[in-house]
Amino acid sequence: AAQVSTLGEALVRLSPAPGERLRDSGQFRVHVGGAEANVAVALASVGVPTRWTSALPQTVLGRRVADSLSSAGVALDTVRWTAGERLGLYFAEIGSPPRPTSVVYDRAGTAFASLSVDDLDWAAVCDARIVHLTGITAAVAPRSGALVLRAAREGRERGALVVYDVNYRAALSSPEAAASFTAELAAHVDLLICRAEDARDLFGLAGDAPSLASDLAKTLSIGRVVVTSGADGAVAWWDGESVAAPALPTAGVDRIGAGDAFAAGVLWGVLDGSPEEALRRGTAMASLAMTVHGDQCRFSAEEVLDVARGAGREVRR
Ligand code: KDG
Repeated sequence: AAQVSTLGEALVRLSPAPGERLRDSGQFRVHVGGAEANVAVALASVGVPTRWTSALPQTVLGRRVADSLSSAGVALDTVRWTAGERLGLYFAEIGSPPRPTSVVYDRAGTAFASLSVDDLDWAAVCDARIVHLTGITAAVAPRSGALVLRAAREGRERGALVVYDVNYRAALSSPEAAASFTAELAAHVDLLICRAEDARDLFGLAGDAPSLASDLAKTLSIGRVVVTSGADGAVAWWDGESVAAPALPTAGVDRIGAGDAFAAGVLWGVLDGSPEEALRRGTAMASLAMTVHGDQCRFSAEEVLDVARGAGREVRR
């Protein structure tokens, strides 16, 4: 059985090589992305049995996504294959300070956008110790918020721990819509993950990361809240106690997907460790994810634990 089950849309990403721009690059690199798919790949890569639920079109791109996830070991038995719809794309130009990373979505009319709650076998989808959901899914299409609410409710009823990563995307929804959806979902959430800037911009909170975490926990009545602050690391408000882990220094060639790798590390730590271990694995996985191109984080448990425990030491194999 799966330890973690997650649900969301996969996208194919097209990126110019580093140092080139979207508007004039003649060649694009191809990567498979999608926040929840990234979490699933990262978890399966460290050996955590993980299921990903979605809708994929029966096209070469749909099969490319499925092959990418199953090669990492992700279970796809609840994926719905559809005819006549498309896979979403996005274009990402990787920034280099002072030029920011820029993303253009091309995801209207996708197989996932037409997925409705009646299309899924919820007993199968929620059969796991952890059900992981994100705010991207809630904002993807008019009917997808209902998928997230249903998954959270069913997960709770079936005894799973429900995790929600706010994962705000300005191109998909307004801060107000994301905040009110989070408030609606909160009653079914056991662990919230939120970037510090989203805690400020969506929920109007102020202060340092530890106070953002405890204020979010109070505002939303959620017992466990993790707040990430990029290079400043991560903090958690965990059943009334404050926990922190520093970020690991990384040169970083591609930051896209680092937040998903962080979430995967936290979930992995929650399954078999303390909150401190969850944050340490999260920051280790986020920093490793940034060292490779693409949205996915495909490192073994040994590689992640080496980094989590001995930051930066040379490994000879
Ligand atoms: O977190 C990385 C994701 O943002 C990326 O893989 C694509 O899911 C995606 C999205 O909607 O932006």
